[in-house]
Amino acid sequence: MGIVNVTPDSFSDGGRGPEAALMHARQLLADGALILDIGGESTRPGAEAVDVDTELGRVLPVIRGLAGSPALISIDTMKPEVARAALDAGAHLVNDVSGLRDPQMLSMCAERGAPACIMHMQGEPRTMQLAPHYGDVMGEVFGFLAAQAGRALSAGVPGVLLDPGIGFGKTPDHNLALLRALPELSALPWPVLVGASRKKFLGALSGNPQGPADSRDAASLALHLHAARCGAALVRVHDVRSHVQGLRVQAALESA
Ligand code: PMM
Repeated sequence: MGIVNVTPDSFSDGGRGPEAALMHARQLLADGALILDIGGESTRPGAEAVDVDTELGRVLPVIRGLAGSPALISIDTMKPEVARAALDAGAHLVNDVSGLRDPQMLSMCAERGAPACIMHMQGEPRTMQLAPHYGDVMGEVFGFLAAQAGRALSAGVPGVLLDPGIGFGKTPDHNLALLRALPELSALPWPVLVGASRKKFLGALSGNPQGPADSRDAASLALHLHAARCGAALVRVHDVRSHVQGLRVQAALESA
């Protein structure tokens, strides 16, 4: 899954408006992305929410511009109104970082027959990194995901992906614990998505705490290869080309 952020404050691939985002999306497809994840609201720590019209003004031109391409399109939003309009414009999947906590998002996905990615987030983006706290991080995160999957499927959502939400209301230790426990999450009956691309904690882990976001691509690939080995079905990444190469080599080694 290639990341297409259409936001002025996107840390590495946005800020250039829908035209540039569309070109970026086409490049990610050429690089081998199967799904493009289009987002018009930043969910990075500390980010302020935007209104429906602003978000739609960013994502709809990109989704419409991709009509007729072979891309599967995912809309990265927490707002049912945005998700509905994106599905009308041709999106196939709803990626909700709030994990379908809004009942309207859940019922809209069911009505529209749209599959959903359910991500775990503690709190909300503006404040989630101030003081993340868990008694039992694996139990709480995996428990939430399994409960939401059950709720969504019984409401008629046709399919779900589960995502532990790396960096969303989590300390570096929480992220590592969840990543080490991925085989447990992958053992549940639903496909797993992992998105750690260019996230800040990778800077510290890789001995590069001050570098810019795009200096964390090798660290991202190492982490996502681990995720794939642990059973993740999808990884959400900025640098599609290097991930396709790395995942193909890993698959070739494993197929022996
Ligand atoms: N991370 C971001 C945004 N959307 N969606 C899912 N499902 N999983 C993630 O980990 C995730 C996401 C924030 O990262 P970005 O600013 O690089 O898009």
